[in-house]
Amino acid sequence: VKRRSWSWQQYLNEQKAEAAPPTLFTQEQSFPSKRTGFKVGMKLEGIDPLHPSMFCVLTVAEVIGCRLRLHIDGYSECYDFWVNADSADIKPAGWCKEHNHKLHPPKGPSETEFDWQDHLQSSGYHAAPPTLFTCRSTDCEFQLGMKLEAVDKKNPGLVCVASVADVIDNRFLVHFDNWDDTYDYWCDSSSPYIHPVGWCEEQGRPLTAPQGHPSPENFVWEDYLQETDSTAAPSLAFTLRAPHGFQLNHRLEAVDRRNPMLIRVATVTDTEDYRVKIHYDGWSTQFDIWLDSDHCDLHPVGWCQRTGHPLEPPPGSSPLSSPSQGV
Ligand code: MLY
Repeated sequence: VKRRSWSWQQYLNEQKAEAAPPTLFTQEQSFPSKRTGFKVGMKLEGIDPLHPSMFCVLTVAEVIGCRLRLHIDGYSECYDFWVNADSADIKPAGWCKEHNHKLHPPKGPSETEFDWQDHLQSSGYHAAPPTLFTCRSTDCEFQLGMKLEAVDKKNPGLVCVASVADVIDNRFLVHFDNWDDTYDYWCDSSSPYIHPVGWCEEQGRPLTAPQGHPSPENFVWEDYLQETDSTAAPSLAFTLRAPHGFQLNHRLEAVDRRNPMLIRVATVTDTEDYRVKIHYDGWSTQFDIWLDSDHCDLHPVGWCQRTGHPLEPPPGSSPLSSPSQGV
């Protein structure tokens, strides 16, 4: 009863707070135009969040509103992950073959000769119809193998020698030279985390050389490009976006980092040009997290209701009928 009667409007009034204006959110964060058609049991291909360079065979394990829990076929449920149904990280069965990408087959005996027809037949499941995938197809000036300087998001103090390791539609995979793919991330040309070759020198900042470089202090781009027979991504390809417009105290809906099945009432409690600090209302500040402002787990007020997803109200916040809490 309490849950059903919790209301954003009343809460915002009580808190004398404002909802973050819907215009501050990206298209992916905003209200989807239609209900998702994904159903439990449908199979598809998609990016493994722990290995962003790998495409895996996936099954829809749960659907809540327009969010999907995806299971990686042949692996433990502990690797299941949540995505929005319109995520660019998922593709229909057969996409990899058609687009010359390696598909990481389910663990098991037939690992080497994975075949979608056989896999569907033996599992008794169906492939998700291609029409369910939001298609996007804009071009990208970043090409496979081009070099750049990129922030290591896991060690944000480091700007490192990096390469374009994959390109799909308008996004590309940033890979750090001679490191494993766990540092990789997908971004587009407007990302604040990428810079053209020579940027560090221009800024008077240290550039982290590729792992194992014989003389990391004396890294020279010109030599490296020659040694690796590669080219620099053209500086005009970098289209840095404007800083976000979120402000302190703006309210929004945010996926709970520790239990990504849940979406909570949240507040922006600090900002940088391209990041926001998210506080889960009613919870200790020890759970606050910094996220990119365009992170797909942030949504405008009303998103849950519009998409048919439960929203977790702040613990202990008043239901509709009770008197509002003291000031
Ligand atoms: N201390 C870390 C730093 C890793 C940095 C990797 N970047 C450059 C991709 C480590 O040695 O594991």
